[in-house]
Amino acid sequence: MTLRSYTSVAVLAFAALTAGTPVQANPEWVAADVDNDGFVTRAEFQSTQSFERVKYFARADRQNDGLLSPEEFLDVNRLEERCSYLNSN
Ligand SMILES: [Ca+2]
Repeated sequence: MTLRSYTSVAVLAFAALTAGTPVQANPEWVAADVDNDGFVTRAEFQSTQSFERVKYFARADRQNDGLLSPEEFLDVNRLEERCSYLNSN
C-alpha cells in the first residue's frame, strides 16, 4: 500500500466518521469559534490554531471577508492534508 493509498483511506475514514455530523459539533470548530457567533475570525483562528495552520486562513477564506464559515473552516483540514501529502512526495 502506497502513501497515497494510506492518505486516501484516512480521508475516507474521516469522512465516514464525520458524515452526518454538523460541523458545529466538531470539537475543533467549537474551540475555534470563541464567541460562538457561527464564524471564525482571523483573530479567533490565530488564538486557537497552531502556527502551521494559520497560513491556511486566507486560502480557506473563499469569500475573502475575513471570516471562516463552518464549511470554509473544514477546508483548512483539506488544505493542510493536501499540502502535507504534496510535501511528502
Ligand atoms: Ca466567532
